[in-house]
Parts: sequence; structure tokens; C-alpha cells
Amino acid sequence: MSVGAQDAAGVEDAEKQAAFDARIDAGDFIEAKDWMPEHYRKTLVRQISQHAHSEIVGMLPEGNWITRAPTLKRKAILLAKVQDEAGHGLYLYSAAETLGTSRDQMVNALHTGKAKYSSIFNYPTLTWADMGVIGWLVDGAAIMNQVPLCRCSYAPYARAMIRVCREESFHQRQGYEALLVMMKQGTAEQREMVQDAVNRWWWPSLMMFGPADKDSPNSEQSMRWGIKRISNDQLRQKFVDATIPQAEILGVTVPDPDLQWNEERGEYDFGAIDWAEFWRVVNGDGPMNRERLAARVKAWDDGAWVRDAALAHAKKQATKKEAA
Ligand code: BYC
Repeated sequence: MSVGAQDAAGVEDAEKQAAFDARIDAGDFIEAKDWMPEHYRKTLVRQISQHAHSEIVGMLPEGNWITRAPTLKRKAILLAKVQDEAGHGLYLYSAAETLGTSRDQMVNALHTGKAKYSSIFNYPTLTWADMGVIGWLVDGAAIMNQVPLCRCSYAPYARAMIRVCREESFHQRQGYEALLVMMKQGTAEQREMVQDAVNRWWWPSLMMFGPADKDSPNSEQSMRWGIKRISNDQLRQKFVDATIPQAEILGVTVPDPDLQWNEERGEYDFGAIDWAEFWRVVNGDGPMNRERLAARVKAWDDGAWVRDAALAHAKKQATKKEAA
């Protein structure tokens, strides 16, 4: 490219950037075909693909209990929930594909450990009470984080999130209801099982919101672009404030001796999160990281014949159409 042409391209890019910034500042939504800065595109691919991976890996801890659900009703609910999660993964992979990445690239990044997925799914599900607590706390935290994403500046992601959030609220309610039954109509042993599950899942649920704002490398830029609307710490606080009154109704406590209502601020103070544990789990060394990844790689390999057959069928149909 000549120097003149380079200058012209530079001016054009600056104009596009200014127009993009003005749209973001005005609260406009960006569509897939609109011009966008490369860093915005990359940030979205990172977040949306990691979100999709979380939904797919998130099927594993609960899938583990489908065959052991205590009643037909609970089994039907759990099956529906896990299927919803597969659906969420698919909407989200599709939303990420609109940004120019492919499903194969995203799956490969997950399987080679390059892409992250939510830390929460690297903990084991030890008892049936874990199913209720995952619904109540994990889906509860997910909704708190995901409702603001329905207003994300990237429209295909925002649209996917509207449907995801509707389904997540059913997930949260079914978990809370299952726990209410165990706590109010169950035996002492069942109540202990619920309390034990709350003790194990409370802190990992608070970690789902990501590092503290001061240690979050992506937050500032993502907030400026309207990808994230509410910060990690603010969402975590909102989650604690909404959840403690629900714990009181259930009759369980959370494992935090420092938790107390702060009259002045009108919110709960809570204890320090173990960030060393968070980073250990995020970086691959949690209790179930290896098993989760191995299960996904196996499922992908076992499904190769299905993908091959679907592709062969599609090719055959296309040839038939061409010939007609
Ligand atoms: N686990 O700068 P930060 C579900 C990473 S699915 C693992 O604050 P960002 C459900 C982060 O990716 C739940 N990694 O990042 C499904 C970044 O690393 P990279 C999933 C985490 O993106 C089935 C680094 O730490 N929800 O609910 O601005 C059944 C620095 O963090 C975590 C979503 O994905 C974590 N907890 O903010 C039931 C929602 N936290 O990428 C339930 C969409 C942070 O720079 N995602 N990291 O290498 C988001 O809202 C944001 O991506 C996050 C993190 C708030 C998670």
C-alpha cells in the first residue's frame, strides 16, 4: 500500500472508530455486520465463548444425578434443566459465531485448555442436596450476572441472554423449591445434607462473579463498551443481599462468621474470599478440572460419527438439489 493509501485508510479507520464510540455512548446496540474495533470483537468472542463453554461443562455436575433423582418428578425437572443448559450453550456458540469465529475453533480452545469456563463447575456434586443448592445459589448467581447482559451493547449476545435468563429463573426456582421441601418436610438427616451442601457451595458461588474489581483486568474496558453493565463486586454484593433473606426462610446458615447487616450502608458485610483458591481452580487445579475436561473431550470424540454422518447427509442433499 502506498503512503497516501495508508493515510487514507488510517483516516477512514479513525472515522469508523469515532462513529462506533458515539453509538456506544448513545447506548445503541451493535449488530454483527456493523463495523467494530478488533479489541471489542475479541473481548466478545472471549466472553461469549467462555460463557458457552460454562453452560456445556455445567451440564456435567448435574448430569451426574439424573439417574439417581429421588422421584420421577425431580428426574423430569433435572432432565429439563440440563437440556436447557445444552440449549444455552448452543445459542451462545451461535452468538459468538456471528463475530467470525467457528464452532471448531471455540471447542478446540476449550479442549486444549486455552479457553476458560466458570470455576464453579470444577467442584464435585456429592449428594442430592447439591442439585437444590446448585439451582438456588449457582443459578441464582448466574441470573444476577446475566440479567445485565440482556442490555449488552452487542445485540446478538443481548438477544440470546433474554431467553437464557427466562430459563435460568425457572432453574433457580426449582432448586429453591427442592430445598424448601427437604428443609420443611424432610428428616433431620435431609436438613443436615442441605446445610452441608450450602457450606460447600457458598464460597465458590461468590467466586463466580470473578475477581475483585481492582484485580479484574477486563472490567474497565468492558464497562466502557457496555459489554458489562454492572461490576463484579457490585453484582456479588447484590447477590449476597438477595440471598441471605432466602437462606433465613429456608433455615440454613452460610459459612461466613463475618457476615453481618451493615445498617449504615443498607447491605451485608461479608468475609474475605479465598482468591488463592479461585485462581487455582481457574488455572486448572480445582477438585474436578481434569475430570470435567476429560469428559468433554470424550463426548466430542464419541460424537465424531454423528457429525460425520450429518455432514455426509447434508452434502448428499446439496448434490441432489443441484442436480434437480
Ligand atoms: N471462572 O477481568 P475479569 C451458568 C476469568 S454459566 C473462571 O473480571 P471478565 C450455569 C476471566 O475470564 C456461568 N474464570 O473478566 C450453567 C478472565 O480471564 P481471561 C458462566 C473466570 O470477562 C449451567 C480473568 O478471570 N457465566 O451460570 O471481565 C448450570 C479475569 O477476570 C471467572 C458467564 O460466563 C470464573 N468465575 O469478567 C448452571 C457470564 N471469573 O478471559 C449455571 C458471562 C473471571 O482474560 N461472563 N474469570 O483469560 C461474564 O459476565 C464475565 O466474563 C465474568 C468475568 C464476570 C465471568
